[in-house]
Amino acid sequence: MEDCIFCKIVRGEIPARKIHEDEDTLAFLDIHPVAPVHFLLIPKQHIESLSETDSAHQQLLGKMMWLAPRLAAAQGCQDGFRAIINNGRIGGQEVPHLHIHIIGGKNRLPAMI
Ligand code: IU
Repeated sequence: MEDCIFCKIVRGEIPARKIHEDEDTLAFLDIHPVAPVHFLLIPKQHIESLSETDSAHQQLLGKMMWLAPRLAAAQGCQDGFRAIINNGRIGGQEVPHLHIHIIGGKNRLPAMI
C-alpha cells in the first residue's frame, strides 16, 4: 500500500531498527516502547488487520506465531513475554497494517485481565 507507514518501512523508505527480516515478515523495535523489550512483528504484505485475513493467510499467520517466541528469546525474553494484536477501532489499532506487539523485559508484566 502506497501510503501505509509499515509498508514504507518494509520498502526501506522509512528507517526502522530491524531485528529480523525474511521473505514474508519483518520485525523492528517500536518507536515508543512500553517495556524494556518492545518490538513489532509484521507481515511484509499489506494486510490491514487480523480481521482482514482469510484462509490463504493461515501459513503466514502460523509463521508469525512460530517466530514470536524465537525473536523474543533473541531479544532477551527467555522467561516470557506478552504478545498483543490490537485489532480495529475498538481494539485500539492505530496503524492499519497487521502487527504483533512483543513486549517483555526483566520484570513480570502487570495482569491485563
Ligand atoms: P497499534 O497496535 O496500532 O496501536 O500500535 C502501533 C504501534 O506502532 C505503536 O506502538 C507505535 O509506537 C508503533 N510505531 C512504530 O514503531 N513506528 C512508527 O513509525 C509508527 C508507529 I507511525
